[in-house]
Amino acid sequence: MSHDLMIRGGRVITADGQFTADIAVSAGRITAIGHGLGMATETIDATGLMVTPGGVDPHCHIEQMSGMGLMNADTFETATRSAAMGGTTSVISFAAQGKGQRLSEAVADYAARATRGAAIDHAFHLIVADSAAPDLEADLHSLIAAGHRSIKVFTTYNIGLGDAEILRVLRIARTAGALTCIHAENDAIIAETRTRLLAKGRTRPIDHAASRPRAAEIEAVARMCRLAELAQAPVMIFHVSTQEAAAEIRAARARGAPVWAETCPHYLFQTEDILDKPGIEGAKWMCSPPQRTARDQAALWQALALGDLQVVSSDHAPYRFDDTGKLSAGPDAPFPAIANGMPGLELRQPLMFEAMVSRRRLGPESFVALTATLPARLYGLDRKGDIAPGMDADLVLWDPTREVTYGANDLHDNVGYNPAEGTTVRGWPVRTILRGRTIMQDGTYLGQPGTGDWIARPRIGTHPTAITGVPT
Ligand code: DUC
Ligand code: ZN
Ligand code: ZN
Ligand code: ZN
Repeated sequence: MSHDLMIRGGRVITADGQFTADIAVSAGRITAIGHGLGMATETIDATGLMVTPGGVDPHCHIEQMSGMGLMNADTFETATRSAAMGGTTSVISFAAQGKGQRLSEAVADYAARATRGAAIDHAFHLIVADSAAPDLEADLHSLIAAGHRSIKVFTTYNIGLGDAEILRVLRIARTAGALTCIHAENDAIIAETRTRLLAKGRTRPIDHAASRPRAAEIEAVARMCRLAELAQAPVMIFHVSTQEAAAEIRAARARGAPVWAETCPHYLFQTEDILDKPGIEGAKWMCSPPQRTARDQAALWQALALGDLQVVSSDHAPYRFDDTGKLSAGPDAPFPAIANGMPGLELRQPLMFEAMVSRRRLGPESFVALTATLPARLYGLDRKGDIAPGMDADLVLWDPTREVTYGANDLHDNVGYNPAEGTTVRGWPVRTILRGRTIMQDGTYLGQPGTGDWIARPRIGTHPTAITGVPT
């Protein structure tokens, strides 16, 4: 039998184990794994390389308006190009409802732009920002049934919902079969703290960290776990940054609450002092929740090891360091006027590979589990995140010996700065394959806008590892 593509002799890494084998691909899917699989139209020699599933980044902001009304720096075209360059082949971004807007309208708008621009496969979380908008419940039911299996709500920002509104969303999600993602920080704690800091003239980027006390996250995470438990509705707690919030999630899961959670590379690799640079430079790393302490980093790694947290996402939220982005309120803007977030789509996989594979923290199988397999399983991307017959041939070839030091402006997004500038990683993605097609090779981008598919999700969380956590 002749295949379209044969990837020969690579070290294949999955969440369950690793082995050296050939991978046969036809019509965009993996058809066989083994040896002596026959001929193929195209052959890739992967000797000496590692082969992982394409990264699945389930939390990135693309072509989306910020809470302050500022547009992201990235379009679907530039964000997905950047993702492909860093070894990511699927993203879940957001379809954000405006105040008073029908959710179905918001989804149609985002879907049209993604269809035109995306070069990798994609899905959307449905942001419920206005629970009084027309036909919200009917729209949620029909959108979820059509394959949009995740919702996003906030407990803070100007689009935050109250507990009763969140409970209502959770009950709809449970009935309809969707996972609800939550940005959980206590809005009142943040507002009161911010007011006090500003009154004392503390307006610099480093003061942003103090303005979002760890108690704000801990309290809101604990409360959201209780709401999920009460409604028996599955939730995904986004971007966990503190030891205590991770402990709340562990305790909730031990009670049987349907709670899952993620963290992000900036919480694993950065601490709050990164915001303390001369002038307004620290704005480049401003995000919410803020980076914390070395003790939190250790606790987050332990939570990943224990399966208390199941996903590492980028929370890619791109703003340029100029008057279109971070400095839109001027070069001396106080921290509340600076957009939150930093680029991460292209960095997530190399940074996590360096830590987990090259430096052996939790190891290669857990790297694949946290960045591809578990996000795919939890969010219902049934043909993504694994290397097995029948799966989409979304594959990344890694040179485990290649060392790269990041420069100031070497990412392929539209942001213009690299928050990991100066960081050296060992292990580098040398080829990214989407459904059997090479979209990045040796640093050359070969993708095409409009060739990424929307991923319909018939269900969420069906894989057993999605329930038990990271395979050990
Ligand atoms: N925090 C968010 O809540 N969203 C986007 C970026 C950020 O830092
Ligand atoms: Zn072989
Ligand atoms: Zn958030
Ligand atoms: Zn986010």
